[in-house]
Amino acid sequence: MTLPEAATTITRLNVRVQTLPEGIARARHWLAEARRVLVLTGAGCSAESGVPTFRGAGGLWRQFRPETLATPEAFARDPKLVWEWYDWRRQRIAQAQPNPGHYALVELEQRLGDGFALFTQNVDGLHERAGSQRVWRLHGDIWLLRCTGCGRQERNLAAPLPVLPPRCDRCGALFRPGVVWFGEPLPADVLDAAFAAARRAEVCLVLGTSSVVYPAARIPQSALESGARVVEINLEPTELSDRVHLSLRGRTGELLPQIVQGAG
Ligand code: BJW
Ligand code: ZN
Repeated sequence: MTLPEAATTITRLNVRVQTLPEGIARARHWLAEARRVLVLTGAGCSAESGVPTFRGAGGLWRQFRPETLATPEAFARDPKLVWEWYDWRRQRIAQAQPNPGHYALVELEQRLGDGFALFTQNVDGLHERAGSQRVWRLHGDIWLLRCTGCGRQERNLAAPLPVLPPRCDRCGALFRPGVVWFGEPLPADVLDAAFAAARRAEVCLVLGTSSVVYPAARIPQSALESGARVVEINLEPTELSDRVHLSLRGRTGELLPQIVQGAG
């Protein structure tokens, strides 16, 4: 059977076009041909490691949505509450191990070298712990503490933190997590690198992200506009699913190793 070149969607029910194994074979083939691959990852990539996602099943901490906690306004209003959320997540991440999806990306990078670029919205550091090197953090690092007074940054691995909210021992002001909240700019160098990679990429993998948070969600759109083949892996359909070449329903930790394995 000849597979269509574009707009192939595999739903959980396989009501459209083709089966999951055929989709995996197609993605593997595209990856085998590609020299420049851009990867965008989201919280779903770490879900199989036991790190909670933000949205969907199991995505809520107490009754709060991320939009009400991950903001400078929430921190100004109630720093202890915001820090309790981060402290809880730091503890979960400290116990987590990279999963087969993370390791499949390491294997892909080893094959492609400088043709590989991984942009992650995750702040957990699991890609680096798996061994990925060409990693760009779009939303910061949960292990960084940044002083709201003197601006000093420190890496702090304590989980739980002994006192909430933590304070800077130099100036006494509150520390905040070294992450990017809603309404704050992403690091300009990282964003520039992402859109440059999107313009060059032959294949773009969009893994475990709901694709609702901007500007990260614009990266695969830019890759599409520049002619890349875009492959999404997600448990659920997303905002992006109807626009990509291939949208595979499943877990990254299960599908990604099959796609990367033998792709080159
Ligand atoms: C699996 C799975 C498995 C589960 N396998 N799949 C343009 C249009 C509209 C709005 C905006 C826009 N531009 C900017 C905005 C505003 C805003 C925004 O996007 N709002 C939308 C929500 C409407 N964006 C911003 O404010 C950004 N800043 C900005 O634009 O600044 C401009 C500026 C310029 C100059 C000066 C000042 C300002 C900042 C966004 C920061 C986002 N921060 C957070 C918190 C980071 C720190 C932390 O971790 O606490 O980032 S919010 C949260 O969402 C976190 C994530 O990185 C991000 C994305 O979430 P992600 O990764 O997609 O996770 P989920 O949970 O949503 O999805 C998981 C998916 O996995 C699901 O689909 C599951 O099905 C799937 N899944 N298990 C495969 N095993
Ligand atoms: Zn300070």
